[in-house]
Amino acid sequence: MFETLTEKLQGAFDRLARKGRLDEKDVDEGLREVRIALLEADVNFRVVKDFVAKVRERSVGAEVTRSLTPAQQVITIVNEELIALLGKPTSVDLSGQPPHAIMLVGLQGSGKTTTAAKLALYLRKQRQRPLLVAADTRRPAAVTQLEILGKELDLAVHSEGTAVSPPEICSHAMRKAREAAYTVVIMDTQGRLHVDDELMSELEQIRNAVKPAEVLLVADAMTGQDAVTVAQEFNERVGLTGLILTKMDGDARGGAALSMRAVTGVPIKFLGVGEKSGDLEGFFPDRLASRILGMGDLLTLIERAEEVFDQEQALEMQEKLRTATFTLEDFLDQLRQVKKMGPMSQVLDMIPGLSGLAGQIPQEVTDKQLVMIEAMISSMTIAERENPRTIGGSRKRRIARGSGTSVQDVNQLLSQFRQIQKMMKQMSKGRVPDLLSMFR
Ligand SMILES: Nc1nc2c(ncn2[C@@H]2O[C@H](COP(=O)(O)OP(=O)(O)OP(=O)(O)O)[C@@H](O)[C@H]2O)c(=O)[nH]1
Ligand SMILES: [Mg+2]
Repeated sequence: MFETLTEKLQGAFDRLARKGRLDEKDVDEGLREVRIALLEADVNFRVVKDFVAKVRERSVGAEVTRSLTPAQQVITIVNEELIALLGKPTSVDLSGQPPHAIMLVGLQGSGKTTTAAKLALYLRKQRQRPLLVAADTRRPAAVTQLEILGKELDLAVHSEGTAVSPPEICSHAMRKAREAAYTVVIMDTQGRLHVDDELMSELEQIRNAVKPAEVLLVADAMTGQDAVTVAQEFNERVGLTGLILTKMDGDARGGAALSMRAVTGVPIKFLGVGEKSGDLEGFFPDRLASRILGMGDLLTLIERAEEVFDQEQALEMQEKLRTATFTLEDFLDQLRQVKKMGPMSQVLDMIPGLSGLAGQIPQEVTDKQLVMIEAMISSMTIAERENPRTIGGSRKRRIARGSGTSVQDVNQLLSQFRQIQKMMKQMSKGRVPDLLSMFR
């Protein structure tokens, strides 16, 4: 799902991430990619325009805080705005007097019947007593489909064949629910290929007859631009209280979800993620946003980095770099901070581009390396840590003995350190290279 969008945004920010500092031009360049990616994912152009404008306004001139690189900061803002655009997580409203009527509406083949059964199961787990209603009388097979699902899943189904009108069937179902203490009544209505007047008036009649707590539009996540128009039309005629996006397990483009929510203001309530009856998920905007961005858990990492590294330390380090007095002692300090962020494989896993690597490097290896490096530096005298050049053959042997490592290990550490020192000196004109840069 959202593959194109993910890749595009990743590409845009990869480029930004390689730069040390962001100016207005950089922000604009990155946002141009964001705009193209969103448009290509079939997000409505007005939605894209507003979104990009908001991110731009917040990005340009935003204070560069703590250990975040400007690119990371833009990503954070894009993510936050995406979450805001997707809306707060909400479930169905069951606050009124039961039985609660829930109408499922939508175009043909969008997944209404399947979703009706999924939703009934979902609500039964929350100790509700659901009653399914076969209110799609256009095809006899539609009634049978629901009846079969009901039998398979041990769910009660109210059906009256195809001769009775859907509004009447639904009214009867509500009466039955009151009598038999069902708490939710889920109505599976007919779908058509396109929105038409006949369909809409039938849905209006059902709505007037049962006064539903929820009218949920079931929409196929694979639909592109049309999704917005469809959602708007259903909303104007029947009045929607929520959206359910189905087929999110496919390689759907993200446009439908974003656009329908943004244009109608109707909240997304559930996601259908498969054909099986258990494949219904509550909607969490943060999860969806980070999935759209493809940032893995980068944001979690950023948060942790923010906790661990503070501004003061960063400035102190900057000064050391400027004066080229970054020592093994400082290196040890930084290593310890990285360790505070979690096991190495987890840290790697959270960095986009390196998450593949994390699987290849066994956790023990990387964590063991950290332990070894720590042991070696701890076996050095303060003078040695400050001036590694003085470490000759006999000192190397002593350090290896003291830390339970080999002279080879010590050599490797010293040459790694020289490389880091060199890299840092080169970068010392810009911001402090945070430790994350070592893994990029
Ligand atoms: N992969 C996947 N398939 C789904 C999902 N939801 C529904 N489907 C499939 O989509 C097809 C149509 O689903 P239905 O529930 O019959 O759709 P409908 O809206 O009731 O269709 P009509 O009654 O003809 O209007 C079926 O093959 C379902 O198995 C989903 O979340 N993921
Ligand atoms: Mg159906």
